[in-house]
Amino acid sequence: DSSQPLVSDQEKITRQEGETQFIFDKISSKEIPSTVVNEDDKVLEFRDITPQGPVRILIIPKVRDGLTGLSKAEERYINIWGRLLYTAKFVAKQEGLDDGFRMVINDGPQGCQWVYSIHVHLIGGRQRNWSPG
Ligand code: D5M
Repeated sequence: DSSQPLVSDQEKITRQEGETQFIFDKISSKEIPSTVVNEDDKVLEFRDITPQGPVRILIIPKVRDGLTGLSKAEERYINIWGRLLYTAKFVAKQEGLDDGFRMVINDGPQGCQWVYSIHVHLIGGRQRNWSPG
């Protein structure tokens, strides 16, 4: 019956998320190579592959607990999210971003989220404009 959808909307969402969800797991386990900027037992910082701007760094927690994005945040994950932002301070210092930087969290299709695994972007190295449009 051609009127029956092949997959449910929920399955579509899961598949969409599933396609990219494990990239950062593999980066964390070094199965996929990345340019690591810094790491400790809680976080890993590595350079974004998209060549846009002088400093593009991704910060991910080592324990991701299946967290796909900010819209899925729960109070028990506050420490994980807070750790990502706090880490940015040290990465920015290490990268010489003394005149400032920007943090970005993309969420969902309208937020242009591509990798459905908890992460924040640290962007810097040149003057930015506001608003981002
Ligand atoms: O963006 C996720 C970001 O992750 C996007 O800027 C590309 C980057 N990315 C994807 N795969 C890799 C690998 N393998 N190395 C480094 N960077 C990567 P968002 O829109 O926040 O989901």
